[in-house]
Amino acid sequence: MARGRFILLEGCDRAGKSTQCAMLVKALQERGHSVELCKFPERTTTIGQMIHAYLTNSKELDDKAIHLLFSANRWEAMQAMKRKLEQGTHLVVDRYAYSGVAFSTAKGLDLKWCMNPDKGLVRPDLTLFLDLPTAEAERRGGFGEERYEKRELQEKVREVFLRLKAKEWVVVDARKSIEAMHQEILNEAEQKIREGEQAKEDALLE
Ligand code: ADP
Ligand code: 2DT
Ligand code: MG
Repeated sequence: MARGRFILLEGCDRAGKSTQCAMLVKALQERGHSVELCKFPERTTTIGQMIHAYLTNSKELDDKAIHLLFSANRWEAMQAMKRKLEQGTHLVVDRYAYSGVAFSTAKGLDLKWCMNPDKGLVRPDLTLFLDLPTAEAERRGGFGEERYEKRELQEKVREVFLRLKAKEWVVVDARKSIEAMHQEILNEAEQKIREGEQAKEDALLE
């Protein structure tokens, strides 16, 4: 059986990541794939509860301390994620290390310092960056109550994302309709899954 594919959706707030992750998981399941959703921060763990308290302004934390907690929240998920990929389950992931670096750097921390704690995490096979101008994001119901939902910070976050953007990232124009984005994202994901299956068939040895 081919290894599962790690499909990451990244982007600023309100770009449609959570909407598209749910639609992608459903569509891949309907096509007979084994697929699971992961999201970061994963707020259900002990570390995740501390992150949630910080994001909802009920707890204050040093910028570096919260950065490390976000990273630790990924590390604590790593073994289970690797196991699922090895078992052939595809993972659709809502935010990851790029969000970690983008938000903390936008707050003023050093980019290289921010990248260090995530080094060695399992690498996505496909990164889809949902790009939406901040003014458009604000029109989507306005920003809510959480700590980072502020226009000035969101603009800086988008700038860092665009600096981090690697050539293999697929940029999805998030101004498009939900359905148009879904078709594009599903096509990219299915292509990546086919490539993985083909590589397995072509391989001479396990
Ligand atoms: P994110 O997870 O990136 O913050 P969500 O998926 O939660 O974004 O979507 C944020 C809001 O924008 C929701 O109200 C959602 O219904 C709406 N939305 C999502 N995608 C689109 C789209 N392509 N066009 C217009 N509104 C959208
Ligand atoms: P959502 O749960 O709505 O996606 O928002 N964040 C996220 C960081 O600052 N660092 C990280 O490593 C990650 C994964 C982005 C969560 C908020 O937390 C921010 C918005
Ligand atoms: Mg979301």
